[in-house]
Amino acid sequence: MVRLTLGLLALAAIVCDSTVSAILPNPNRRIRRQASNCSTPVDPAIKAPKPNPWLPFSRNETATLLEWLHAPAQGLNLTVYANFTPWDNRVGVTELLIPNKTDVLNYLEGGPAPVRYARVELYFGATENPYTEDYIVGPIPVSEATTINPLNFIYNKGNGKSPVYAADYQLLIQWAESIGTQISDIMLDILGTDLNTSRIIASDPKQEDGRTILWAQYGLYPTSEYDSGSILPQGLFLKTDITGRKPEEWKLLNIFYDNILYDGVDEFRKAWETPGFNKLTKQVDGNWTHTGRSSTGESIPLDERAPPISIQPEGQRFSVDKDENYVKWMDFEFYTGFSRDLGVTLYNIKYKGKRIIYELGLQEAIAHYAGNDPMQSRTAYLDSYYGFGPYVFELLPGYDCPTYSTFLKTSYSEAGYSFTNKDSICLFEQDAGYPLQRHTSRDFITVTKNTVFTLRFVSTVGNYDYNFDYNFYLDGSIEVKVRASGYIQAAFYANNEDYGYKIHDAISGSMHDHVLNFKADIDVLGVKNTFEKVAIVSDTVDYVWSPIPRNTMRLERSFVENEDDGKINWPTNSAAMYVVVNTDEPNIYGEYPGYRILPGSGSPIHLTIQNSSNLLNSAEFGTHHLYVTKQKDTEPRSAAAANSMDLGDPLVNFGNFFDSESLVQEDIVVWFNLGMHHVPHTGDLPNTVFTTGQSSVFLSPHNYLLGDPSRFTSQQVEVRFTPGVDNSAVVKDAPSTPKCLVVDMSPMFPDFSTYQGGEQTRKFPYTDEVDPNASDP
Ligand SMILES: *[C@@H]1O[C@H](CO)[C@@H](O)[C@H](O)[C@H]1NC(C)=O
Ligand SMILES: *[C@@H]1O[C@H](CO)[C@@H](O)[C@H](O)[C@H]1NC(C)=O
Ligand SMILES: *[C@@H]1O[C@H](CO)[C@@H](O)[C@H](O)[C@H]1NC(C)=O
Ligand SMILES: *[C@@H]1O[C@H](CO)[C@@H](O)[C@H](O)[C@H]1NC(C)=O
Ligand SMILES: *[C@@H]1O[C@H](CO)[C@@H](O)[C@H](O)[C@H]1NC(C)=O
Ligand SMILES: *[C@@H]1O[C@H](CO)[C@@H](O)[C@H](O)[C@H]1NC(C)=O
Ligand SMILES: *[C@@H]1O[C@H](CO)[C@@H](O)[C@H](O)[C@H]1NC(C)=O
Ligand SMILES: *[C@@H]1O[C@H](CO)[C@@H](O)[C@H](O)[C@H]1NC(C)=O
Ligand SMILES: [Cu+2]
Repeated sequence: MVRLTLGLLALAAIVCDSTVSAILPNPNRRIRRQASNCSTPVDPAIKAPKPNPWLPFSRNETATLLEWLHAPAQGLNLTVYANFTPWDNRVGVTELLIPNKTDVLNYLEGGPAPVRYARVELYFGATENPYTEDYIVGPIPVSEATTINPLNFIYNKGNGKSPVYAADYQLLIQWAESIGTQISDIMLDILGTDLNTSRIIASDPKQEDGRTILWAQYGLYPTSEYDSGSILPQGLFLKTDITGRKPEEWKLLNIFYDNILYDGVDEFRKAWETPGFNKLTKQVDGNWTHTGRSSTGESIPLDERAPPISIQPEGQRFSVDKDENYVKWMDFEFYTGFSRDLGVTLYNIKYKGKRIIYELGLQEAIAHYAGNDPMQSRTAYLDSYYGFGPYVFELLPGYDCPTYSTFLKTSYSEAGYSFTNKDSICLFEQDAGYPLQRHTSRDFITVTKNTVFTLRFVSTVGNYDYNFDYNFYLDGSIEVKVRASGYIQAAFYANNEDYGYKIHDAISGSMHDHVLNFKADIDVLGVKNTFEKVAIVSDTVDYVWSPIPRNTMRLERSFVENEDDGKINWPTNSAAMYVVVNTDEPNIYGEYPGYRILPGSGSPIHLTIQNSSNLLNSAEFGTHHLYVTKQKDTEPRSAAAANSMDLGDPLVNFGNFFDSESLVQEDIVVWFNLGMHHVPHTGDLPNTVFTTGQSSVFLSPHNYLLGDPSRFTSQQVEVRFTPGVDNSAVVKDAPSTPKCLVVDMSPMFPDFSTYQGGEQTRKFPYTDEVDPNASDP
């Protein structure tokens, strides 16, 4: 409190009209100060033009759905999660099934609201071959009319069933640890640890010749409170056959150490007892794995002074309908939805009153590793399997987002629990740090401020932190940006020289590709659009006015007419522009209005590995930089979470979206990839930093309007001057000075005592503290 007061005094120098009003953004948890007759600006209120058809289930919708599913009348034989064993049936994800675009468009144009359905994932464990299956349940809220049926239409496999090979995971880990007890003397010798200080790190099991094969590796338990497990692998690996559900039938097949594959414990022991057995460098934890401030005493010059911060001098300039997840900033407006698999998705993005994008959001994220060792080589995460939604945790104001941001909660339901993470999405405006426009002439200068509106959330999927930004610009552009931080997954160093740098005594920074697939269902002046390629080509041309042919360049316009040509890479030397245009609505100059898609920061990539031995038929969206397909209600997403369980026969094989359909003036969807080739170096320890760990794409108006829309902003200045003459300058146009400067003083000293990360409450049966009738927070 004392520090806060000092902060206010120290910053009181920022004064306008002798009046300072200092407000702190969240009155619930921070002190509010007000001076003189400056009043606190009220956040502009807004009501969504229509109820949000993508709104996640309310507490009541979830609670009543779970009650209905567990009722004996449904005959599903479900066990309540609290009493659940892997041999029971239970509920997994329960969430809104995203309504068909056909139905939503009808609704947006005045028709009835789409019927709400649930996607319900059920786990069937009471069998030798456990599996999950998706069901469609509705209408929601449940009523007499509600029915349950297999959910098939969004899965081009034909059904929503996936095998579960790791149903007995806990048993599996116990069993694998029992192997360690047979070799604990060897472990102590070559690793310097036994199972008191080392653990089994198991990869996801894979099918090989009809057997379920699981590779595991030893790794150190972190010796500090830091979450550094993923950078402490050890050099000893186990290959096991875990087919079936009887642990007594599971087998250790091989032990792998220093690039030698041993046939089980006895052969390994014999080799170890042989003189000359090569012992590799041991893994040791230390301060190098700690993410806190380094304790060596080293400092950076002038770094103790508070860094610059941004303020919002006249209050919020955007509005949010928190009941309907509807946002309006300047000429943009959109709705948001939220899912367990993918986190936040933006819907019906309108610009100047017209829809430009029906749906914009993440589809799947690959992290594909490589290495000489079986763990790195066999690792290829499809992160929606773990889900982005559950890990969208509370953000730290002043660090993750400006303190004056509007924070929204996220919630989802899985396995009978509801999870609510408060303040886990932030919405804010910020100066881009460079002007949007400028020009100096002989006697005047104009410069325009570049204010950017951002929707941000972070999902920490295991060791990795993905920061997602949707940035809106005054010129009508939207940038989709991903940044990656957190702990890398390191390899044990031995024999991995071709797959990464040696970045510490016993680890290699295992190389990997990040490929994050997004859907952009762009609608330019209606749903019927065409994908245009405007190539920039070198050519030799004869001109009537030139006696000799001239070596020059020109444009080559063409359309991607068919899905057969719908797999596209960014051209070498950026020698083409890709634009979603509407050829039925040429502008007054005869050009087609459109939205262009182009790489932003970083360098968006596709997977390096072709026909991945890990991902099989589940990475068809990762083979190119972008794709164009015809929109279909049966193809809402390029992947499915459960693909990860059956990579050869996934629920959604994106490759099958390409069936030669026409893309000329059809409703088309662009699927693009962000990502990076990540070859960690010493600077990735302890964590990868966002500076280079980022990638973005812009969606930008292209012949869409007849001029640059940012000319309408009042936040620009024009100064007329006489060159060389002092005191001659006249400000022709400039925003008026704020009457009251409302300064957010808290950025220096945010109060983090209320930080919770996330919380869960049981929905079925209800726990005492949950009132299912309570309004959603
Ligand atoms: C504050 O109120 C006084 C008296 O009503 C008025 O003269 C003054 O202009 C006001 N100041 C501001 C910044 O509105
Ligand atoms: C219901 O599930 C239990 C396990 O929770 C199982 O033992 C039982 O056989 C199942 N009943 C039926 C009728 O399938
Ligand atoms: C843990 O340490 C104790 C004492 O050194 C040892 O007796 C025991 O075998 C170890 N346990 C395992 C599982 O390695
Ligand atoms: C590691 O950090 C701790 C405090 O975090 C410090 O006490 C210790 O001296 C450090 N050790 C080394 C080897 O730097
Ligand atoms: C992909 O790899 C699999 C297994 O290695 C092989 O059977 C298949 O023919 C390959 N497909 C292509 C298109 O290369
Ligand atoms: C959505 O559209 C598909 C394809 O036309 C159809 O099979 C499905 O029943 C529709 N879903 C709903 C909830 O109407
Ligand atoms: C859900 O809401 C309805 C109507 O508001 C109410 O009648 C019902 O009791 C609620 N359901 C539960 C499980 O509380
Ligand atoms: C919810 O509301 C309904 C209808 O008002 C009421 O019957 C029920 O008891 C309420 N449930 C709880 C847990 O308060
Ligand atoms: Cu990485």
